[in-house]
Amino acid sequence: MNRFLVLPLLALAGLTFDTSLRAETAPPGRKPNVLLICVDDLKPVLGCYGDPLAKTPNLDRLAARGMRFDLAYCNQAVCAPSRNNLMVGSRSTTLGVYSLGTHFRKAAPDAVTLLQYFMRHGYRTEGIGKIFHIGHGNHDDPASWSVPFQPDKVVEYALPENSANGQLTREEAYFTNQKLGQNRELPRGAAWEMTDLPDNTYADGRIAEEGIRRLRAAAARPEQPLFLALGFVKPHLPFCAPKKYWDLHDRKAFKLAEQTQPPVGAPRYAGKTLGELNQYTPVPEQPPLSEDLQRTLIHGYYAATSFMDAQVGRVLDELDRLGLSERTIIVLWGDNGWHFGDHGAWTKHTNYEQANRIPLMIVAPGVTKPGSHTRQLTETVDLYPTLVELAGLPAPEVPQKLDGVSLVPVLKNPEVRVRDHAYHAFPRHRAGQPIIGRAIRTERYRLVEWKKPGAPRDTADFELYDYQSDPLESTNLASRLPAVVENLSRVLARHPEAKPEITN
Ligand SMILES: [Ca+2]
Repeated sequence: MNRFLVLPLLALAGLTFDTSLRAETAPPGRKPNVLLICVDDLKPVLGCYGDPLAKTPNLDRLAARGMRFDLAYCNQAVCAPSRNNLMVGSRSTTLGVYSLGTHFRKAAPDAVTLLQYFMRHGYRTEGIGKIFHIGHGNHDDPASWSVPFQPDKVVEYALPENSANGQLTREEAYFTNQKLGQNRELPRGAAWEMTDLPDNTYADGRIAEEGIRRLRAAAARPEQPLFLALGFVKPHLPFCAPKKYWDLHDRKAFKLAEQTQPPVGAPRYAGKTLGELNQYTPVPEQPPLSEDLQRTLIHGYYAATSFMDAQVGRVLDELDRLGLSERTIIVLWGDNGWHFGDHGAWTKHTNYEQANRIPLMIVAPGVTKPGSHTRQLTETVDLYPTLVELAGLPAPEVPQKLDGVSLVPVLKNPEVRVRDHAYHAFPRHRAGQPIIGRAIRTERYRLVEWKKPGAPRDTADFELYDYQSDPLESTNLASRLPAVVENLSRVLARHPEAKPEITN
């Protein structure tokens, strides 16, 4: 599909492309604020995405104000790279950064981040919580902020008996272990915590409170537009949340995964089991997990999601109270999905559907229709050009390659298409050698090509899934449907080869 399909529609409406954009996205003299809400490890188990078990009234009302993207995907299903994809606007395979510990400026020293681009055009950029990945040897990007970034903790416990010595490194340990092919003994904390303590006991409560303070300050400074990035840290592990959010859910109602084995015919290295999760107690080092434990983990994820949802709600209420909603673009974005035991996998770090599908909602006053939704396939990297266009800023000329396309035509009309697939990738090791799985997701299929970057195609392993006939990815169809593999490979071939991993 071609974005210029939008032109006839606009012509019918008696508008030209340019004037409609100018009129709708950039009111003269006053730039809109941007509130970017990033949520760690949030998959679309939300009421507004049709999940009857979710208790997410605040994200549901946010969806009711704008557009929900039903086929949105991260570019790599793990925190640090996914956040690079968002802020640099480049895919991991463009940067050559796939790990938690490598800063994106190692690959693109002069990159102009989304935040920097807005700063250049008069915005004040502020950030709280978790935006860039800090930790595992990685650090913030001070050049992106007008005032110093205010981080908060992803892993924290209110009750001392739940903590372990030395937090951190659980995800990094997963990567290290995968490379070394071994399990390292690590300090563990509890996988969840349920307390009767107030919301601000935990990071997301404090992040909301600080966000509210920043919005109030911005309301008193109307001459300068604000780009506020709020990074909520739940439902990332551990699932620590006040008891009232656990009590919203009936643990008996949660269904355990139906498809608990890796896809038939998939390469063994493509899957995973308990990595990251097994660094927390009482999760065993190896599968299986008891039904009771699985149910508690799913309950914990939903409870932590409800807790985060309530904190987002506090911020949205304040935005309304201050009268800022009418001139604020709001984006809700999850950095990666999550496996609930499907394929025997937990957490993320794969190229499968559950790890890569993310929630994405955009509210753009005067552009998006309330309560709209679209099946436009979308990637994280699309947000950079989309936000730039929505704010009426000039098309970016920046040193890094921007891999995304603007979704503004889709925001105006959910039937318009600006791309026909989404692209993502994940690194693995095969026989001790680093390989990259590059994947494309169309409405019907996902093709994954696993090989060493730059190696000939005949060295690749392929995975093919048909979501029409096999939504749970039970069988790798690559050997059965060579013509489909061939067609989708041609789509994949339009993308550059993956850059090999840059190391620190
Ligand atoms: Ca994450």
